[in-house]
Amino acid sequence: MKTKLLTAIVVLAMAAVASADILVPNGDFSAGQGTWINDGAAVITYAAIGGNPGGYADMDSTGGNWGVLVIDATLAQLGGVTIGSTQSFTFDMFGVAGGELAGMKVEAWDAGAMISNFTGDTKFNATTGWLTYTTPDIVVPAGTTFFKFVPLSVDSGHVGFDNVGIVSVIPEPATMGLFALAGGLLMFVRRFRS
Ligand SMILES: [Ca+2]
Repeated sequence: MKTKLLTAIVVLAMAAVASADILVPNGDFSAGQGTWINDGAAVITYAAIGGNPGGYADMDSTGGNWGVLVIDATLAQLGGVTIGSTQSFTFDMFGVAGGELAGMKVEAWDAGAMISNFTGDTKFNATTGWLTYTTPDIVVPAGTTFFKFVPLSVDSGHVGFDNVGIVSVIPEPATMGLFALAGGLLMFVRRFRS
């Protein structure tokens, strides 16, 4: 009984850590192209259905053309992301054939100057069904006022993108305390059982 209660507390604390994704403006392509810019040589169309769900961007790089989509999102548009906080970036992708190497790059900017592109292009082999991908964690650099989100395709593939945004990976301090408490309880339960 006691173990069940502790487990319930741990699960509750874990759930509090997971935060909802915050999409870039029209990151779900519900408005079609919106303010997305085709900055490469691929053929990019905006389907109204077949996304994850609803609309999505279809990037056809067949023939070897680089596919590059770009949109800007201010810190406010991303739910008030703060300088120095840890974030990761997320997007959904599928491959028409499967196996296409495609992904996303994110850049931190202030006015006309790029501050960082972090680890550069983050690429995955697409699957024939929609999957959610997450790029490595980054710390928001000083001076950042907006991010450029750049879904891209590099290998003559044909992929779809949907739900482009961020995932906050560092919980609020209050949640952090709860998480530490949960971790402590979990260790206690394990020790108690062994
Ligand atoms: Ca969508």
